[in-house]
Amino acid sequence: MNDMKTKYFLLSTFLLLMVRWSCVYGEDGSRLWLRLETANTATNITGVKGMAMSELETYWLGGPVVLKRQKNLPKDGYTIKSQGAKIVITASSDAGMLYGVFHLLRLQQTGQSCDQLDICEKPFYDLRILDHWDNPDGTCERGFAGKSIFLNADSERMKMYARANASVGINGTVLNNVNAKPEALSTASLGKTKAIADQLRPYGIRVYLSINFASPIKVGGLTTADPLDAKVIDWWKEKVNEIYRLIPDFGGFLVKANSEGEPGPQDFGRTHADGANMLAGVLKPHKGIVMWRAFVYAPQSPDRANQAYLEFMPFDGQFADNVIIQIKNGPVDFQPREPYSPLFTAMQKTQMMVEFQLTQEYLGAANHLVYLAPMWQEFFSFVKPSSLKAMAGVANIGDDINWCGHHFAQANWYAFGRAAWNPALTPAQIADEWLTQTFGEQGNLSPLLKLMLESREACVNYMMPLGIHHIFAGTHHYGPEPWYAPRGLRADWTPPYYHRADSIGMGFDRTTTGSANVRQYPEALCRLYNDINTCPETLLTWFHHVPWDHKMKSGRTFWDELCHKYDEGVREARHFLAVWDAMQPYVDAQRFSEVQRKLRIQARDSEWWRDACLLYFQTFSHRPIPQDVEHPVHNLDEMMKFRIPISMYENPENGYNK
Ligand code: GCW
Repeated sequence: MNDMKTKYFLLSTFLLLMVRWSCVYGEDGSRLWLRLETANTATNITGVKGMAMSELETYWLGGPVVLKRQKNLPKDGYTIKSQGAKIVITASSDAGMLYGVFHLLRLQQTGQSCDQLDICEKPFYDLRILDHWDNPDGTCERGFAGKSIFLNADSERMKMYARANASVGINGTVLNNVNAKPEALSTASLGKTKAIADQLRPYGIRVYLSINFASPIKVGGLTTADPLDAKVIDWWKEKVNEIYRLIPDFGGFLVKANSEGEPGPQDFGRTHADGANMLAGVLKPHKGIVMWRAFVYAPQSPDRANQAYLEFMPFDGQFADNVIIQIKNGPVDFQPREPYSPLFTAMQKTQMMVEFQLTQEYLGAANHLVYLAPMWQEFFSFVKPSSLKAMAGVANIGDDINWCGHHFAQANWYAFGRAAWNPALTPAQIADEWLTQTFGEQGNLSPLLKLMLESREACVNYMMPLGIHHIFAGTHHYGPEPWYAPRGLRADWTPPYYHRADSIGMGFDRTTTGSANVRQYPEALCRLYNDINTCPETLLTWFHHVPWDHKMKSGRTFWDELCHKYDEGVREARHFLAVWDAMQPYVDAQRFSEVQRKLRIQARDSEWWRDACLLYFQTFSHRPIPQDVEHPVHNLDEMMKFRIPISMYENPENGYNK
């Protein structure tokens, strides 16, 4: 080889190695929190136990590990014990073994000692379920991380999805949107569902489907979907048999009925209980369940927050034992802050599950860093975890290379699984685990931990402090449009319905002399919330129409406090950017710049929120913005004209860019 050729050879070998290196080790977020290097290649994998063995063989770097079965352990639970040089993982089921293995690998990855292990774990909830809002055309409703991962379910991607879920104990997934297309039950579509179920089964994950209540008409060609009609019941029986022939461990149905235009039993003069129990009856012989959503509201209701309680309380105790009522954490809709939904403490004889939303429909989509575990912890401080049967989370996953659109949004997926496994884990414990696994142990990650823990409150501050809610843009729910009220649109789809700003003050009067929503809460809370002087200020305008000059605990007037809160939110968002910038030496270049770009959007958006809200509410309060807060830098008329041309299936690329 002459010199030139040698140089060319060396250069191309070097480039090839670089390309290979960046493919394998590219820090694009695709490896999620599962970032252990492959130690060996595993072979002969079958079933869940096979997966447990394969994970060990592939990633475990320590001494011998024995997997043992023992009958009397709780379902999905496990023990991990050191016995001399060996580690023994014992479980009553294969899934328990898999979870035990992931626990051990987590210890390895977070650099904890694996000597003298004596661990005993069991999941708090049997059902730990992700709800995908994925449509057959591949769009994801309120999905901000690209298209559905199930559309062209690539086997490597599905494997990673399954591993990630299993690593945090998620054991169920609803594959399609609750606004379900009837075709979800067509024979062709069920074939695809089966293929996905087959890919997820080895990781202990069952699949579920959202169904359209009118399927007997739309798919079956019947003239009715009346749940008490014999032909309708037979159609469902046949359909369910068909599903179980394909997917013997199919989990069951999720149903959004008589809500936001979806069909339901009320269309046929029947009740939620009639509808849910009919489906429960046909699923029962197969051990399937029905998750029936309580997300209902109607335009004629004087208070949307009252409605789920009014519609569901009359049926408390009337649902079959394989029906679980799935209730959003708050009574309105996944807002940055809501009180808990009063149904949770009111229903005493009904199985319930909570639905959290991981996809940040109302919390800055995939642009804002908002760690949600503190919000769930707040919920669980009012609703006893033991009063619930299960936990569901609306998935924030798409086909973006980093899965969730924002590297830190992965933490919400991770946290959901961990919290469903053990709701007593603190947000800090979970964030700490996630950070160490995701960003490694280099450098001091504690500023990031602090940032994550503060992020939800910061978002509340710059978007909707002091109990304000639902003042989002009409179509995409990303930015502020407290003024949005097109003529003729139903009032409960417009922000003024919620904020009720006028010359006296702002807020929704839900006291006993207002919509009486407070009465849906237990006595002590009812009293607390009903009195403007005892109501927590974090929920003040949720429950009260608060006069602009109302004296707050800080000594400020309500108006001045509002200005301070918005300003505090902006300062926090800017601070997050500074914290991140200081992490540059410890984070790989790609993730560093991608997160930095998002934090810049978040900081700019926080100003947009503050300016839009303060300038708009000022047209009612007629009070000056206090001297000691930063004054708006945008003009109200320009913000009112600003539009983000996206559908409800997209992430706004740049946020506010004027
Ligand atoms: O939050 C609202 C969303 C809808 C969603 C609905 C629901 C799936 O804006 O996009 O529809 O809630 O939870 O059913």
